[in-house]
Amino acid sequence: SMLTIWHSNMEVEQSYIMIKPDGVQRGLVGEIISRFEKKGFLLKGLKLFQCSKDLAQEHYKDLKDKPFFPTLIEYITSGPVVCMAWEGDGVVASARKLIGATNPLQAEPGTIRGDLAVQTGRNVVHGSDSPDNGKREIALWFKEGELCQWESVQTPWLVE
Ligand code: IDP
Ligand code: MG
Repeated sequence: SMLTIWHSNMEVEQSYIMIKPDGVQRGLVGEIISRFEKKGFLLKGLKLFQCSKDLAQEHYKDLKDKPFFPTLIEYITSGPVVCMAWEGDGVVASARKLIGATNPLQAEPGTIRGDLAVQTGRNVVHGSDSPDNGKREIALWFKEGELCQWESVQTPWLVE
Protein backbone atom coordinates (compact mmCIF):
# COMPACT_ATOMS: atom_id res chain seq x y z
CA SER A 1 0.00 0.00 0.00
CA MET A 2 0.96 3.68 -0.24
CA LEU A 3 1.35 3.70 3.53
CA THR A 4 3.84 0.82 3.48
CA ILE A 5 5.86 2.42 0.68
CA TRP A 6 5.91 5.74 2.49
CA HIS A 7 6.97 4.09 5.75
CA SER A 8 9.79 2.06 4.21
CA ASN A 9 11.33 5.24 2.81
CA MET A 10 11.19 7.07 6.12
CA GLU A 11 14.29 7.36 8.26
CA VAL A 12 13.14 5.52 11.36
CA GLU A 13 15.56 5.38 14.27
CA GLN A 14 17.05 1.97 14.98
CA SER A 15 19.26 0.64 17.78
CA TYR A 16 21.54 -2.36 17.76
CA ILE A 17 20.88 -4.32 20.94
CA MET A 18 22.95 -7.40 21.73
CA ILE A 19 22.63 -9.93 24.53
CA LYS A 20 26.24 -10.74 25.40
CA PRO A 21 27.53 -14.32 25.98
CA ASP A 22 26.90 -14.13 29.76
CA GLY A 23 23.25 -13.21 29.15
CA VAL A 24 22.86 -16.21 26.85
CA GLN A 25 24.67 -18.59 29.25
CA ARG A 26 22.63 -17.36 32.21
CA GLY A 27 19.31 -17.99 30.47
CA LEU A 28 18.35 -14.31 30.30
CA VAL A 29 17.50 -14.15 26.58
CA GLY A 30 13.72 -14.22 27.02
CA GLU A 31 13.78 -11.79 29.96
CA ILE A 32 15.88 -9.23 28.07
CA ILE A 33 13.95 -9.45 24.78
CA SER A 34 10.74 -9.16 26.78
CA ARG A 35 11.71 -5.78 28.23
CA PHE A 36 12.09 -4.23 24.77
CA GLU A 37 8.93 -5.95 23.48
CA LYS A 38 6.85 -4.76 26.44
CA LYS A 39 8.15 -1.20 26.13
CA GLY A 40 6.67 -1.08 22.64
CA PHE A 41 9.61 -0.97 20.25
CA LEU A 42 9.49 -2.91 16.98
CA LEU A 43 11.80 -5.90 16.47
CA LYS A 44 13.24 -5.78 12.93
CA GLY A 45 16.07 -8.32 13.22
CA LEU A 46 17.01 -11.20 15.56
CA LYS A 47 19.60 -13.97 15.49
CA LEU A 48 21.79 -16.17 17.70
CA PHE A 49 25.33 -15.68 16.46
CA GLN A 50 28.91 -16.67 17.27
CA CYS A 51 31.01 -13.68 16.25
CA SER A 52 34.61 -13.58 15.08
CA LYS A 53 37.41 -11.64 16.81
CA ASP A 54 37.55 -9.33 13.75
CA LEU A 55 33.89 -8.42 14.05
CA ALA A 56 34.13 -7.85 17.82
CA GLN A 57 37.18 -5.62 17.30
CA GLU A 58 35.42 -3.62 14.59
CA HIS A 59 32.31 -3.23 16.77
CA TYR A 60 34.35 -1.93 19.71
CA LYS A 61 37.02 -0.09 17.65
CA ASP A 62 36.56 3.16 19.64
CA LEU A 63 37.81 1.28 22.74
CA LYS A 64 40.87 -0.32 21.11
CA ASP A 65 43.35 1.65 23.26
CA LYS A 66 41.66 0.78 26.59
CA PRO A 67 43.49 -1.63 28.89
CA PHE A 68 40.42 -3.90 29.04
CA PHE A 69 40.10 -4.16 25.22
CA PRO A 70 41.67 -7.67 24.90
CA THR A 71 39.51 -9.14 27.68
CA LEU A 72 36.45 -7.37 26.23
CA ILE A 73 37.06 -9.07 22.87
CA GLU A 74 37.57 -12.44 24.62
CA TYR A 75 34.32 -11.93 26.53
CA ILE A 76 32.24 -11.00 23.47
CA THR A 77 33.62 -13.93 21.43
CA SER A 78 33.40 -16.47 24.30
CA GLY A 79 30.02 -17.86 23.18
CA PRO A 80 26.96 -17.02 21.13
CA VAL A 81 25.36 -13.59 21.38
CA VAL A 82 21.81 -12.54 20.44
CA CYS A 83 21.85 -9.78 17.83
CA MET A 84 18.79 -7.54 17.57
CA ALA A 85 17.67 -4.50 15.61
CA TRP A 86 14.95 -2.54 17.42
CA GLU A 87 13.09 0.36 15.83
CA GLY A 88 11.06 3.34 17.00
CA ASP A 89 11.23 7.07 17.63
CA GLY A 90 13.78 7.68 20.37
CA VAL A 91 14.73 4.00 20.60
CA VAL A 92 18.49 4.64 21.00
CA ALA A 93 18.30 6.82 24.12
CA SER A 94 15.36 4.89 25.56
CA ALA A 95 17.14 1.55 25.15
CA ARG A 96 20.18 2.98 26.96
CA LYS A 97 17.85 3.88 29.85
CA LEU A 98 16.26 0.43 29.87
CA ILE A 99 19.75 -1.12 29.87
CA GLY A 100 21.17 1.09 32.65
CA ALA A 101 24.68 2.29 33.53
CA THR A 102 27.76 0.48 32.21
CA ASN A 103 28.70 -0.60 35.74
CA PRO A 104 25.80 -2.78 36.95
CA LEU A 105 26.47 -1.80 40.58
CA GLN A 106 25.68 1.79 39.58
CA ALA A 107 22.76 0.88 37.34
CA GLU A 108 19.34 1.75 38.77
CA PRO A 109 17.05 -1.04 39.94
CA GLY A 110 14.48 -1.62 37.22
CA THR A 111 17.11 -1.47 34.49
CA ILE A 112 18.41 -4.65 32.86
CA ARG A 113 21.93 -4.26 34.26
CA GLY A 114 20.60 -2.95 37.59
CA ASP A 115 18.41 -6.02 38.02
CA LEU A 116 20.48 -8.76 36.41
CA ALA A 117 24.23 -8.11 36.70
CA VAL A 118 27.01 -7.17 39.16
CA GLN A 119 30.14 -6.37 37.13
CA THR A 120 31.12 -4.09 34.21
CA GLY A 121 32.99 -6.96 32.53
CA ARG A 122 29.80 -9.12 32.63
CA ASN A 123 27.06 -6.57 32.00
CA VAL A 124 24.84 -8.86 29.87
CA VAL A 125 23.72 -6.46 27.14
CA HIS A 126 24.89 -3.88 24.61
CA GLY A 127 22.96 -0.91 23.23
CA SER A 128 24.03 1.63 20.58
CA ASP A 129 25.00 5.04 21.99
CA SER A 130 23.74 7.20 19.08
CA PRO A 131 21.41 6.84 16.06
CA ASP A 132 24.48 6.94 13.77
CA ASN A 133 26.10 4.10 15.71
CA GLY A 134 22.77 2.26 15.61
CA LYS A 135 22.95 2.33 11.81
CA ARG A 136 26.65 1.46 11.76
CA GLU A 137 26.28 -1.48 14.16
CA ILE A 138 23.17 -2.94 12.48
CA ALA A 139 25.01 -2.81 9.13
CA LEU A 140 27.99 -4.52 10.78
CA TRP A 141 26.11 -7.37 12.48
CA PHE A 142 23.32 -8.06 9.98
CA LYS A 143 23.58 -9.06 6.33
CA GLU A 144 21.34 -7.81 3.54
CA GLY A 145 17.97 -9.56 3.83
CA GLU A 146 18.28 -10.45 7.52
CA LEU A 147 16.06 -7.57 8.66
CA CYS A 148 12.29 -7.92 8.24
CA GLN A 149 10.04 -5.18 6.94
CA TRP A 150 6.79 -5.56 8.85
CA GLU A 151 4.17 -3.55 10.69
CA SER A 152 2.95 -4.54 14.14
CA VAL A 153 -0.81 -4.62 14.78
CA GLN A 154 0.03 -2.92 18.10
CA THR A 155 1.35 0.25 16.47
CA PRO A 156 -1.94 2.21 16.49
CA TRP A 157 -2.29 1.30 20.20
CA LEU A 158 1.22 2.54 20.98
CA VAL A 159 1.43 5.67 18.82
CA GLU A 160 -1.44 8.13 18.36
P1 IDP B 1 28.40 0.71 27.31
O1 IDP B 1 28.29 -0.76 26.94
O2 IDP B 1 27.56 1.03 28.54
O3 IDP B 1 28.12 1.63 26.15
P2 IDP B 1 31.22 1.36 26.94
O4 IDP B 1 31.99 2.38 27.73
O5 IDP B 1 30.89 1.67 25.53
O6 IDP B 1 29.90 0.99 27.79
O7 IDP B 1 32.05 0.02 27.00
C1 IDP B 1 31.70 -1.07 26.19
C2 IDP B 1 31.78 -2.35 27.01
O8 IDP B 1 33.13 -2.56 27.40
C3 IDP B 1 31.01 -2.32 28.33
O9 IDP B 1 29.63 -2.60 28.18
C4 IDP B 1 31.72 -3.39 29.11
O10 IDP B 1 31.33 -4.69 28.68
C5 IDP B 1 33.17 -3.18 28.67
N1 IDP B 1 33.87 -2.29 29.61
C6 IDP B 1 33.80 -0.94 29.69
N2 IDP B 1 34.57 -0.46 30.68
C7 IDP B 1 35.17 -1.54 31.24
C8 IDP B 1 36.09 -1.72 32.33
O11 IDP B 1 36.52 -0.77 32.98
N3 IDP B 1 36.47 -2.99 32.60
C9 IDP B 1 36.01 -4.07 31.90
N4 IDP B 1 35.15 -3.95 30.88
C10 IDP B 1 34.72 -2.72 30.56
MG1 MG C 1 29.20 1.92 24.37
